[in-house]
Amino acid sequence: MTIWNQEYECMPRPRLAELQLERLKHTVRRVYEKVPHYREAFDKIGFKPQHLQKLDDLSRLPFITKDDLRNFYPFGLFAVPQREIVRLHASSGTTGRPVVVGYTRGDMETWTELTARMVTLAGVTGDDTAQIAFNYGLFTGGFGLHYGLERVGAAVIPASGGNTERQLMLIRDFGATTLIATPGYALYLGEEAEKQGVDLSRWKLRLGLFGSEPWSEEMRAEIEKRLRVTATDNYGLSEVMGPGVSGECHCRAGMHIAEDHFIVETIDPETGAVLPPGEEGELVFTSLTKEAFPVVRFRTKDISRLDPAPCACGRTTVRMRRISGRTDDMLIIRGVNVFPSQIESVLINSAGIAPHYRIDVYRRGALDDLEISVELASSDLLEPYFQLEELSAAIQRKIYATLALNAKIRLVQPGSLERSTGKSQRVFDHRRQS
Ligand code: DLL
Repeated sequence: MTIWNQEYECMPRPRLAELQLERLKHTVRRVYEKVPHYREAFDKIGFKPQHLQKLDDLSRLPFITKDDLRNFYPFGLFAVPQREIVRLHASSGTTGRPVVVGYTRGDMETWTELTARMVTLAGVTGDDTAQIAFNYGLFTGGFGLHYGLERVGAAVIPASGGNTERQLMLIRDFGATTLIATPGYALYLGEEAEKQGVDLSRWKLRLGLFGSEPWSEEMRAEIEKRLRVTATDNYGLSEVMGPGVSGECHCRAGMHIAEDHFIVETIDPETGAVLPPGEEGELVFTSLTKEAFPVVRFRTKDISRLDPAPCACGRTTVRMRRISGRTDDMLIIRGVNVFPSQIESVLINSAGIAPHYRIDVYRRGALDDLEISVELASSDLLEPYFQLEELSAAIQRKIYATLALNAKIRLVQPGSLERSTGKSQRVFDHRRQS
């Protein structure tokens, strides 16, 4: 398997640590000089850039949160003058102001290098034809992957999101070998292909690069079966760069983080204390080479674990495990901590139902009610009634065994839950509105 940048991706760890320290010193000095917010925050704790002498000193610095970033809408945290910006994107916030991120020409070069690494990790080569079904727009998915794929020499089909029928036509007629999408949309494409009686053995599709939203191992198996691809996970976020921050190699044992460009820490989300590698916590990123929009200790709210063990692929970079949830995704239902991913795992493992669901939480009187709507795999299952009862009771038992919670299960008609061509919203917590 090819490694895009052997020198950096396989760098001996001691040398990588030296490089990180050198780049971190430079970043800390730059943000202190160029971005008033960081200067004020560092001054408040009496920290001067020259105090940063070793990598561990990073943990003395304050965090920056998504709310902080929003407060500087649109350009308040940029570290370069406007004339040096060549691209703007914005994070996908459903509420409030988005976070606007800028890129210099140098940043674009770094981003392209890192998405080229990421697609190579997943097995894409110059011989592939890659269909990008991410939106092209302020969202970083479409454009981010586009340049990296071109850099490795793949033929890019910039299909953008939506228009499912046309997506299927392009995969077939243009002979796409690689599909780039959210896992939710990939699954939907698989379903539609089946509905239309597409003969998948005549497709050339072999790889699927999926990211931008949480998904489970079970979902991976389901997508692989339906689309007949090898599916890999990749992770990124606009505030840190976009896609290309990390991605799985063919070993599929965690996503390699581009550590020559980012330092990642895991923290206890309650106390902010840095956790030892291997412990699950919130990911915190510090950029090491970004020019327009550097971030120092950005709290992602994403929960994962770091695995520093060497990988069989030969890369030396630390791997992050699949995101198990977000700190703001965690539901507390009758005192029990519930991550939607736990519910997804139960549902996908249950026979007779399709991997489409929504979770609603209500407060009725003093009690929380968990309601899970899930689609039946086929409308034949709507009859007879006692079978339906049995199916929902079986799911209810499994949910209880996993979460120790009684959930109300609603089995709904195939195709009746809303599909998303981008990020899916599956959790609706109605308690927050009251
Ligand atoms: O989603 C960047 C991206 C585009 C990544 C395409 C991968 C592929 P944002 O819109 O800013 O950026 O959303 C970032 O999405 O904090 C995570 O909560 C979530 N996320 C991204 N990748 C994954 C993943 C892009 N592989 C937010 N697994 C992040 C789980 C993911 N969650």
